Amino acid sequence: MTAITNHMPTAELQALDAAHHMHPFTANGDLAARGARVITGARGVFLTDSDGNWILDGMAGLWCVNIGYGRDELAEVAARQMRELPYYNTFFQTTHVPAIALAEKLAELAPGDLNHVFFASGGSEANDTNIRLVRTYWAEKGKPSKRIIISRRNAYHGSTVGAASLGGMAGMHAQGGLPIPDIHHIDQPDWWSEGGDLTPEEFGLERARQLERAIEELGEDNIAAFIAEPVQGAGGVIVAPDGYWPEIQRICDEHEILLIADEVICGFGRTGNWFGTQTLNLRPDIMTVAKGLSSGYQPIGASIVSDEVAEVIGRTEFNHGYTYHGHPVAAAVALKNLEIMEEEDVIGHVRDIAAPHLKERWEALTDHPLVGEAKIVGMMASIALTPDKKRRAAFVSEPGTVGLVCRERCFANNLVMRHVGDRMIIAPPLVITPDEIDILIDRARVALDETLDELKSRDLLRAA
Ligand code: PXG
Repeated sequence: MTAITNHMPTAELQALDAAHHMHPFTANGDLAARGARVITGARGVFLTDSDGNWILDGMAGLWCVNIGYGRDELAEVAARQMRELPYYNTFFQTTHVPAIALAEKLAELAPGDLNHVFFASGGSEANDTNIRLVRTYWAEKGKPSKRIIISRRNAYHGSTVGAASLGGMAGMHAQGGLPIPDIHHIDQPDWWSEGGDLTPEEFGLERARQLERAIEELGEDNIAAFIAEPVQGAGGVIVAPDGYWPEIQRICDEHEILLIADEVICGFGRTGNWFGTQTLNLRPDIMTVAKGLSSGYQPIGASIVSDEVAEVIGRTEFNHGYTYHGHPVAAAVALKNLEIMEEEDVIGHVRDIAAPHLKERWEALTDHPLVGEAKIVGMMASIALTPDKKRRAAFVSEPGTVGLVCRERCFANNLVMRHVGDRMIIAPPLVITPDEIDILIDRARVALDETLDELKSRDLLRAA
């Protein structure tokens, strides 16, 4: 067998990829006909591909490479840990230093009394843990009827059966018999597309109060928890109107339900604080973390739970756990990643330099004819594309058609900017410099201009 390397011609790599590799969230038949872009390396905020392009990665991989690509320190820690102890489990009354040290670090960083860490290999697994954790918690407290978890439409909580059931993605629920029982969804606080004639403030309160109505209808005795992303990421970087979160926190305080903050995207500096709940002033009982925990250098996630939740769960044997729980190499890399974030004051860089500059340049995009609203929290941002800003109109084409045109124009201009429907989103590495932000925005503007031209030529610049 000949080795498959970066030096092979792109077409050969694409053909092999199409022959054997099934891509996630992809119509693989279509992709096989077009060929996937082959990424060969990365440094800082730039990717290289097999055709020699340098692409600015406006998505930090998949919202995760917070400290940027090419950090040798992490490679060295991984190699050292692999030599010393590449694997051991923590099931049968054993433990190891990387798991101990990372749990201790997370307890220090997490707000309030979130002091206890249950590991996973990513966000989906951690959210599956959360489903069993909150139901077991209430059962242990003598309230086994409290099983329902309330979530939101268009939320993303992962792809396993449990996590995808928590999520509110219609396209995911349509496949494979989801959701599982006892998951209830309320509407999302997306004013741009669902706010109608309400002001953002009125709409935010209305959407928050749906939680209270759901609690009344379903019965507090039947509800275990409410789960939400502080800022919906995969749903399109949906930033709730100002009054929304205080009202949600009030409702959670007044009712006996647990609050799970899914910090898989918002955690580790993305919003300008260590956690999104700090930016939004929330007091969760459980946080889901993954992605930025290791800057994506190793697959690792966790549920971080309060003293009270840990004490109650600790009364019983919690029959749950993954082979790679607290994996020593992943934990060692995550710990080093967090140390780098502290030493280099990455959060200070976001708060004082990168986020203010990105905000100014991002919000100015609303002067472009295609851009309706621009939303940004820290280093995650979105723009809504529209044929008619005043009416907040949708395009006449199938949702996502225009977004896809724009994404293709971004790629052609060596920028990774994603589309969710007809919203464009970015979440670059947190270490991005102001000069690199300028490159990002300049490329986005060219892509928007080219999108406008293409919409005109294909007669797609029409409101529904
Ligand atoms: N919660 C949130 C908030 C996420 O964004 C998960 C849980 C699941 O994590 P894992 O590590 O199991 O993937 C995520 C993941 C997208 C996209 O299209 C976003 C995610 C995953 C895949 C695609 O934006 N987020």
